[in-house]
Amino acid sequence: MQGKFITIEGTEGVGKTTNIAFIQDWLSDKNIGFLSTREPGGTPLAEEIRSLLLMPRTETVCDTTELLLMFAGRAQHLDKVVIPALDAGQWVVCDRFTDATYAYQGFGRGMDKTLIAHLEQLVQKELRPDLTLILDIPVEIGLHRASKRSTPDRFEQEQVSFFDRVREGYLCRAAENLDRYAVIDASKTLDEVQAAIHSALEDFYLQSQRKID
Ligand code: T5A
Repeated sequence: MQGKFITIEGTEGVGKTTNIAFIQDWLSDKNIGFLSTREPGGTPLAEEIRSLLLMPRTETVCDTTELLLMFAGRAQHLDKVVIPALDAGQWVVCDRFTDATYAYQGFGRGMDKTLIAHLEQLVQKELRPDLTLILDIPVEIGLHRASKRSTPDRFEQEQVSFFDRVREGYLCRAAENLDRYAVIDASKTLDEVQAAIHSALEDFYLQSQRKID
């Protein structure tokens, strides 16, 4: 049986990395075999593409280059890691996926959503996440949390208005497809955020079990 594909999304510093550890514990408690990965990245080649994308540089990266690099890394990641794991029945937990492309390149950069949809179809065929958790937080709080940790990457150097558009992008996508998305208020305490994630995972798990029965 195919594994389930769970993605976790949000603007900068929303707590994706922190909460993926919580999701891993939940999967272990349920005795579900899983693989945890991230985008951009997830294979040696895709990690090299990630470095190219995140490294601050003096040369301006044109929007089309950025978009194609995202999908180039994704094609490699899907072929080598995600699809083989799902086919083997493992669940895959991925830190960001194509919703990030719609949010950052589509809403943030203003790129054509139809073009993104074409590339999505080309690279993913029918594959879409089964569940997407969107950690939602006012942009300034997320940037403040992220700033405590590391020097800003190329995206983190963007203006707040860019991330406001990205956040709006995530919320728009969630509003269009309530079945697949769970929007979590990530401005709350970690315990409260994890209680909300736990509830979304349990709902999803119950629905999956009902489909099997
Ligand atoms: N990108 C990606 C695109 O533009 N298009 C695409 O298609 C894709 C796939 C890299 C960049 O790539 C772009 C988007 C990104 O800019 P990334 O490294 O995954 O992606 O993104 P970041 O958002 O930079 O990831 P971070 O690792 O910075 O943030 P996290 O993982 O969301 O946050 P985390 O868990 O490290 O938490 C940040 C801090 O907050 C604290 C944590 O302890 C930590 O110190 N924290 C909380 N504090 C208080 N209360 C809570 N509830 C907290 N939760 C966490």
